[in-house]
Amino acid sequence: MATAAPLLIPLSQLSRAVTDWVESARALTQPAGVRWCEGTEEEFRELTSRLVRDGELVKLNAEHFPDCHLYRSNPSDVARVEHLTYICTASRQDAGPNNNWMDPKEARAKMRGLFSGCMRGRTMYVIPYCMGPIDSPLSRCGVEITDSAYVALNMMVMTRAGRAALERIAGNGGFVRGLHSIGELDPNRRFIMHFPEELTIESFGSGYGGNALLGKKCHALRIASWQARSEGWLAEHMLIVGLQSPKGETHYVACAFPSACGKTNLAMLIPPASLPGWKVFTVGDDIAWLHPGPDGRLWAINPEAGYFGVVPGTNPETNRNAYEMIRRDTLFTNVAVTADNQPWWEGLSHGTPVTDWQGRPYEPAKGPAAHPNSRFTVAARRNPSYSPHAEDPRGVPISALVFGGRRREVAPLVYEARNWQHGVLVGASVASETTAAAVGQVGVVRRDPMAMQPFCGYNFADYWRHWLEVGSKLARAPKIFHVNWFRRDAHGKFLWPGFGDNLRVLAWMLDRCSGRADAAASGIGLLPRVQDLDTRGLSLDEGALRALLSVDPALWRKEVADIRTYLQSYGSRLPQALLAELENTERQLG
Ligand code: OXD
Ligand code: MN
Repeated sequence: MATAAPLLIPLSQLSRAVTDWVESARALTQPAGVRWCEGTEEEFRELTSRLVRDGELVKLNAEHFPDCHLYRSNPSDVARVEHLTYICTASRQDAGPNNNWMDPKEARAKMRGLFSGCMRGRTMYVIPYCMGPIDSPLSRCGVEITDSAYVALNMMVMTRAGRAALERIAGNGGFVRGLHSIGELDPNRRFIMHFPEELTIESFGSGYGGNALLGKKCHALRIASWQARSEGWLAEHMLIVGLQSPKGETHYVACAFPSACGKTNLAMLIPPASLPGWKVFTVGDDIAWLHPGPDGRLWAINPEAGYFGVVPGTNPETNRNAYEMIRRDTLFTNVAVTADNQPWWEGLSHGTPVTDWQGRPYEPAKGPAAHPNSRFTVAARRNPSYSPHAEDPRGVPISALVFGGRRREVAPLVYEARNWQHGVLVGASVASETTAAAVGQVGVVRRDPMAMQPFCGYNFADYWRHWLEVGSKLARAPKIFHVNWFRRDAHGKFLWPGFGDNLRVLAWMLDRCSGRADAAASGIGLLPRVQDLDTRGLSLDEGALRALLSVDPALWRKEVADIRTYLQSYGSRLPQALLAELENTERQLG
């Protein structure tokens, strides 16, 4: 956020295309007033103070959590609503079996009805934003119109919002249109509609992050994945992390894991004391835009400027960087509070909650004090491990891509794909237990290809074809790996300690990328042998490590059959190369 500059052209006059669209949204929704966001610190502070005065935000303990606030959402509005999220393409096949589809005409009519007069008595906020560094050719812009000041505040943290973004739009024209209203927060009148062919998003009836901060999942993944296909790049649900080895070599790795599987923790990993000399730099924690570069490598930017992370479980042991980062200038959503007004969540070893996330006196019998999907919103530059290259307009070169899921069994701790094509199959086959980030049953295993099941804006079959095409253009393609930090023993206990120790697995991958480490071939790909992992200082018995690195052919034959059934549900659009790779795997499993 920049400092306000006097005597500038009013934002409402900078871009004719934006002004015309805002005017049509104003005529439809009939707000009491329109406010264009400049994106300055002063504006952010002023808006925050107003929301505190109006009782919409609670100011938290200023001594321990300076400039931190709490927002309590409507209890029916705490997660993404995948069943109410639609891709509205002219042809149903283009949205694919992986998406809910609605005819664009029907969707437009439905949304027109909902938006009609919905902002009466409210302020309409216009937020021009840029996803990615303002001066990067890899960035793309959008404008969100919303009647939620909470959404406006979040967008100001999560994106480069305000004048600079609008100047970029005015300079080169294109922008994604996002219209949002909280409506009456009625779960029965809640829809998140995407019109990729028109680069438009319409979201009604929810104020929750993934449904309402339209720059994030709606633009940077669903619409951007569509744009990326037509422009030859990839928009992915991936963190980006830089790892500097004790020898001083830095590699960047991009990792796709389903929601609430530890992407933020991995992006901010603290190396274990027993692996001295490693440094970790966060580029992004949730979304990566990956572009083939002129040098044949894949270059990545993080389109976001902040983190909208899951709070429970964050503590100095699991993620010291995140814990430090959220102690000031942070907007908390749906956490509990202590008697002296400090935020509290499950996983903190100190403090006692007195008020739960709904603002009621805390009673353990009524469930957790903080909502399991309670969140922090904080600027990325507050992260102690923020990479100096995160703002680089060229992005960072990617050495390895990593897919992963939350699986009690089947998937070993780590394996490497045989090549790019096999890697696309590995990504397409990701399965994971569901989490609290989306409404629905938690802990059920579902296929979540490339961790994009809720986020791919078009038919997965076409998406996998696009992945294969991007790979064929890369002279120096990243290696592709799969990890599973969540494997359990027969008693349900996690076998791998996770968190900082995940660096041991990443270090093996980087050694593979530089040709320095060995691996053993298996039916599913290449695995480290026990001696290939750096286990100095790791308190794990060899039996556990062997179990973590084991591939059970019988379980995998069943897995292959499941994957085949899943892939075949995409019919004739499915790239045959994926089935050929699957047959290859099956043959090698014996
Ligand atoms: C998120 C999600 O909020 O994936 O990042 O749900
Ligand atoms: Mn996510």
